[in-house]
Amino acid sequence: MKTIPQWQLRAAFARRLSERYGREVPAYTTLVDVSREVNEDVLRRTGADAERLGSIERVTAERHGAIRVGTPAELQQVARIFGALGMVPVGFYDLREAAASAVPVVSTAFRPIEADELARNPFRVFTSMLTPADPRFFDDDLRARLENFLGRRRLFPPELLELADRADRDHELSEVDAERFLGLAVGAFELSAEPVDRAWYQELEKVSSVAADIGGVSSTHVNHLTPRVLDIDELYRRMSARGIEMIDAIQGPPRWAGPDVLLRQTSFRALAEPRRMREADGSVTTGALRVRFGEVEARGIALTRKGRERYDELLAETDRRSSGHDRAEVAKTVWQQGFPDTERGLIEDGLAFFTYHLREDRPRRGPTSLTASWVDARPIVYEDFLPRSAAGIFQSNLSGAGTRDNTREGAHYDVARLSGVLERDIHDPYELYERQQNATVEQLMDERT
Ligand code: OOG
Ligand code: NI
Repeated sequence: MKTIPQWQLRAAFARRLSERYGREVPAYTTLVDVSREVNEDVLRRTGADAERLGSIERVTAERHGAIRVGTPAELQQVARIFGALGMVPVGFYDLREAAASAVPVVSTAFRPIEADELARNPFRVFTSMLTPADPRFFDDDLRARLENFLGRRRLFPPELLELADRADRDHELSEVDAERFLGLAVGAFELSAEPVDRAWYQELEKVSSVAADIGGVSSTHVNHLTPRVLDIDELYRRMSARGIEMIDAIQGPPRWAGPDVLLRQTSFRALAEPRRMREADGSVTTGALRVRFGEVEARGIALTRKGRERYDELLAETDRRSSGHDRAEVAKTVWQQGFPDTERGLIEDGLAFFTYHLREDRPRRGPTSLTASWVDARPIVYEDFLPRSAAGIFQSNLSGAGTRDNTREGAHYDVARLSGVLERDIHDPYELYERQQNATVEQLMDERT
């Protein structure tokens, strides 16, 4: 009997979601087309350099998505579904603190963690869970009604979860089960046709449009899918030229002459989509909600903790110097002064992760160092997210800032609590990169002795 391994389930899931999203959000199709064009141009212009951070096949198929759920039980089910696809939780993001607007969620990202799995298909999903227990956003009465509403809904059919557990356990599914699993899984993340209770939605929206998007409806949905592009500035220009209004900035490090690090992202607001609404008198009408958007990203080299601290300092320095000036220009200057402009500089200062390999032409004996000419250093791609950029993306797509009462103490969430909810370890991204790097360093040292 033919079976489908996990990585093929993951690739098929990403492809089907993408096809579905493109049919429903036409600007997304434009984004994917323009990304492909830009990537082909970069490949033509720069040859092998274009593939330094991943093969063109990987980059072309690469997507991340984002979903939001309401309760620990829902998050736990999401972990089972992504577990089936070989995706595990990595990193903890507290967007309540990162955002100026009301974004009452904590998040993790589900993704593959082994280098060969990432090379096959790196699909990742940024996943946020609502925090109704945070009194800065929800008073006792609203919290009780919200938790009651969330407790009654069912996001995922039992059959989907059973198939997910089977795939997680066996690392594969039969062809028939795979088809069934993929159909149910894609369906579970679609926008629902179920009428939205207008009064309830609006009540939550006053607090936070993210809260309304999560707790005002009876299902979850993918709120954006993000292709990867090799030149995000060029993409930004081409999208704007096609009349698609992008947010006013590219989030993350600036465009500059040095190596690309971490992640640069930008997005556009999707149009309002018609939705069925249930009115106070019980009648069903047609309204509109703007809950889906588009985003695109360029990925760079993963930074060490030290590199990340440097990045955060440069960002803060840019903020300080920016008022009244062009932020992108200021950022470029700040980076030129504060960040190595070559990969070798990054290695010497211990700021970024690489894998290290001996070249053919190495001398037979003698000590080696990671910057020796016979050592080939290959950058490790940043596979994760940035809380400040995520908050920026959230914010630029909200309908209003919402409200928060900062005189109250926030509910405490951390990685340990979220991992308890998930009943799984949440991987530390730094440890994953370091493990990958160190394995090659050890091998290199072995080969030299
Ligand atoms: C998630 C926003 C975070 C990113 O790329 O940083 C994100 C959301 O809007 O639910 O996807
Ligand atoms: Ni995103």
